[in-house]
Amino acid sequence: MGIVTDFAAELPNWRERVSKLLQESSTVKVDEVTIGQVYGGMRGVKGLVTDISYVDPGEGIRFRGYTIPELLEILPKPDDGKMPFVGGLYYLLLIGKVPSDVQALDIENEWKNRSEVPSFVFDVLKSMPRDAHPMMLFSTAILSLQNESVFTRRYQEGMTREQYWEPMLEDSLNLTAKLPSIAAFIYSLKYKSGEYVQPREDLDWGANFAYMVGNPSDEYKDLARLYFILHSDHESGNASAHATHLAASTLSDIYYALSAGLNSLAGPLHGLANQETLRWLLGIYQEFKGVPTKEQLRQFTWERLNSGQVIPGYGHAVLRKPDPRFTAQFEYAQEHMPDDEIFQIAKLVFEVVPQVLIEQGKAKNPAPNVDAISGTLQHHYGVKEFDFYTVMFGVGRALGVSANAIWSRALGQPLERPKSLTTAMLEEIAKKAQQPA
Ligand code: HAX
Repeated sequence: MGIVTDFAAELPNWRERVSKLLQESSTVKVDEVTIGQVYGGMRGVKGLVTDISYVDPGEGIRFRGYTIPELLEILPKPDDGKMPFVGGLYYLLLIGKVPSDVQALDIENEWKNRSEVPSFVFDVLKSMPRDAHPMMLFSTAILSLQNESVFTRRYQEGMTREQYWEPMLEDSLNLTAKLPSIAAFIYSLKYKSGEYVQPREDLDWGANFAYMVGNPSDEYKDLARLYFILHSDHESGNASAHATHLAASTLSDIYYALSAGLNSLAGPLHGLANQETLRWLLGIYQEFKGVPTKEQLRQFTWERLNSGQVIPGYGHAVLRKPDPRFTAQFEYAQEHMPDDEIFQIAKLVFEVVPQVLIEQGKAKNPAPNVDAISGTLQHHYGVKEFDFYTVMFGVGRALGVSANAIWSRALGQPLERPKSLTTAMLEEIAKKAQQPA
């Protein structure tokens, strides 16, 4: 298998770099932590490492060193589309090098060969309450696949630590291959006929999702590819990536770990913000029976803030400028659906909300994040049931977090176990700091 050979070829160099760094510099200080950070969700604490992506507060995400416009330019593309194969992005995340057409298609073929979803997964999903949230269904479906884990079997057979990454890669390919089918089945079960639509042999991973949820147009196939690429990774400290990493650091397999990560994606301060954004945009449309004026929207925004709610899709824990994942989708909408009324509202929100948040003076970043626009595009292309949107986010996010989990195994990253203190201890530390030297 090409991807295994390519991964194995990268490994010695990385192992040598990490081992040299640890041998020569393990006592060198990286950061200091304040009481504000200990009580404040560890914002800004530099305590994790990943080489797969990096988020600069001003610039936003780079995947393996590439910005989003660069990625969309250099990754191999299908004949019928303008957006790259998602398989090529996965190759880049895993190996760190831009794939050739053959290498991108190699991943797409691996996914095709592993895409069959065992029937018990459908049975588990069908047995759930009709009003179950799609994210609960998605996380449960992934967890139900756990008994397929090659890592867990090989661990019990006594494989060596050097071998850990191989079954982790195997499991990750097996799992990610099935995600478009599982997600599309949840969509069908919740909102359509409940039938399972088989993926098509002639379609790539992203396009198959578009086909299975019922919109096989070239435009929506491209949007699906773009969506999964943009949502794949956002360095290691975001809640879904960190939860996946923490769970996997105990040597639990990717099924357990991804399910844990998705459970944290399902909160409204994280991935669920995409459904909340569309709910808020549709609420504006209903309230004003169309697109409001700027002044009406300003007042409506203040009313929401004054009632103690956040404006979904705005603000970020790391970013201090508009999110380039927002910009990429905004540009797609501008090109393909400029007259869509919900897009008109999303645009107006972009003009009005940052200023209101600045006036309120609380949010450190008044700019839009990825969730401010993603649902607007899905709504336009017929995927209107907004409580499904976080599942789509999860399909994409699985790529980044699994790539990270494989590398963590390959480089022997240990069990994660930071230290906690009591409030009395922090008070004591504060008291000592206040005493004159
Ligand atoms: N609307 C209203 N208030 C906001 C706000 C927003 N969009 N963004 C931040 N604030 C408030 C915070 O609630 C906080 O208020 P309190 O002091 O009263 O607690 C204050 O401003 C300072 O917060 P911050 O330091 O700027 O932001 P945090 O790092 O604490 O939180 C969040 C970052 C993304 C959670 C926050 O901006 C937020 O709640 N945004 C809306 C929800 C959202 O869009 N989430 C998705 C983020 C991207 C993502 O992970 N996608 O999956």
